[in-house]
Amino acid sequence: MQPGSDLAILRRRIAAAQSITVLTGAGISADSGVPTFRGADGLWRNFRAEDLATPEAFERDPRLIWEWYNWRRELIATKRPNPAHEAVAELERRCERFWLITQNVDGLHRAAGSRKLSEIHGNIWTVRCTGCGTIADNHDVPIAILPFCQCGSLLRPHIVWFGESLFPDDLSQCAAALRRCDVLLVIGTSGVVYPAAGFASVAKETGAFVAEINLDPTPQSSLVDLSLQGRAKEIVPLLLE
Ligand code: BV8
Ligand code: ZN
Repeated sequence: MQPGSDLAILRRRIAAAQSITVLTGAGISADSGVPTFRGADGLWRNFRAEDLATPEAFERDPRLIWEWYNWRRELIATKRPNPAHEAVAELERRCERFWLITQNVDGLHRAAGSRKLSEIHGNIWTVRCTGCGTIADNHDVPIAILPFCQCGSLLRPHIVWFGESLFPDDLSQCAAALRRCDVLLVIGTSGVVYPAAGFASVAKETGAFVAEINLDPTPQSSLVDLSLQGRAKEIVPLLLE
């Protein structure tokens, strides 16, 4: 590989970094067979995520929304982390000051061994009571189409829907991880959903070297320092050699 190639440049930056932050989206799980949101496989019964992942949609028809999550839980339950998830977990082990920010709710980063992470849009294996607010893990597959809490209220996915604010702890952890990193890797996200879509520019403003790994260009491509085009499961492991 020529010394000046983008891959060689990024490898050197990662090897020299004191602090690394990684931001991932659905594209890192695509290689595990989990459908992305805005790709060809992104629809369910012709609904888009933006139509279903809202408090209004749940209010209007909780059964339909639980059917959607049930379909995803049953699908995700059969999927395993891929080499890109594993490489991100390895990067955490190698770099003392490391943080992973994931928009994914599939739990595959944790399954791959990642521990220093914020699941900023929540987790599909966690439920929250709409009455008493209790948050609990729930791995029932399939989950009852209308699951209820002991207190009698309806349970909802503990997931951040459109129009809902992210969890305050996550936001402060993300702000710290973006401010202090020497390198930010942005892997497999279309960069259209805020506030995550703004994270690359936050890191850039505070002096980080920002690299994007994606099949296609995204709205952030113009502001990153380096873009590697291709499949995450092929590219991300190469960054560790
Ligand atoms: C907030 C949970 C403050 C659901 C998700 C108007 C009204 C109301 C709100 C807004 C508005 N305008 C803007 C907003 C803010 C809104 C927003 O950004 N909307 C967008 C659509 C414009 N954001 C919010 O509401 C957020 N909250 O801002 O709070 C607030 C409060 C009130 C009012 C306003 C603001 C909450 C956002 C969280 C929404 N929840 N998920 C669920 O998962 O069940 S978002 C959903 O999209 C997923 O979490 C997903 O992770 C996320 C982003 O998608 P991506 O991960 O990027 O996936 P995508 O399919 O898009 O792209 C895949 C990428 O991978 C592609 O680039 C592809 O090329 C690439 N790829 C594919 N295969 C591979 C690959 N790359 C590498 N290798 C491969 N093999
Ligand atoms: Zn309850």
